Amino acid sequence: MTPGGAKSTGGEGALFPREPRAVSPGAVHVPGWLSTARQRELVESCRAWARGPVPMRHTVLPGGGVMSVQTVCVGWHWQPYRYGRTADDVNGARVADFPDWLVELGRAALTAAYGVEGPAGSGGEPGTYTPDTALINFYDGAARMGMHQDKEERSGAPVVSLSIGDTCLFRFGNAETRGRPYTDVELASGDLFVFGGPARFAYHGVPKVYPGTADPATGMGSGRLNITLRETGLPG
Ligand SMILES: O=C(O)CCC(=O)C(=O)O
Repeated sequence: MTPGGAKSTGGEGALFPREPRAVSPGAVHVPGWLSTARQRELVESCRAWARGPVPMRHTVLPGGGVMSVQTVCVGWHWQPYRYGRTADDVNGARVADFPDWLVELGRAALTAAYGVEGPAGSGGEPGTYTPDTALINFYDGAARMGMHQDKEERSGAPVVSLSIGDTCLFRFGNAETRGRPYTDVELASGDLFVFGGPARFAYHGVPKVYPGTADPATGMGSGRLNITLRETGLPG
């Protein structure tokens, strides 16, 4: 159920399909983009990555705080606040390779959000977009993510965000401050959100997840998975 008590209207079989919408220039929400079958495949892949070679874990922040989401990375390992090939803050292992099919998924996502051309000069053209890292976050009912910018990448190419499982409240703001103006968007299972061009370095966060809204047919009985695809801009 959504906060208003109504069943979420997104995804396959929605009574009133939600339409793609530009939240701000360069930031596009495409509801119900992933089929249930594709979500199920992604959930299976995420389960495999969560087992290793680097296990999914709560990231520890430099001040000693612990993130409430659990994370595992593919391609490059993110730790606050840099990327490396090995998970030096977890078990020292090299992260799983980034598969070609995720590059293809990223390109298809940009086409769905922007059409054949991305925001001018942003590296968001679907034909050349080459994400090389995926951050996979798992939210149980209590997990949140504070407002932050994705800025460890040395590339201005768009971030592709895929949601599976419980619906969440996603807050998408501006590039200057953590505060207003921002737009609150409900991201349901199967939704795509892309932010590139002028929106690439906007603050964003997840203040709330709505437990019990996941469709078990996706393979997620409870909780929320978020997969972000990014170009690190790092060599090799
Ligand atoms: O879970 C989400 O939708 C956002 C994830 C996010 O902001 C991040 O991984 O940097």
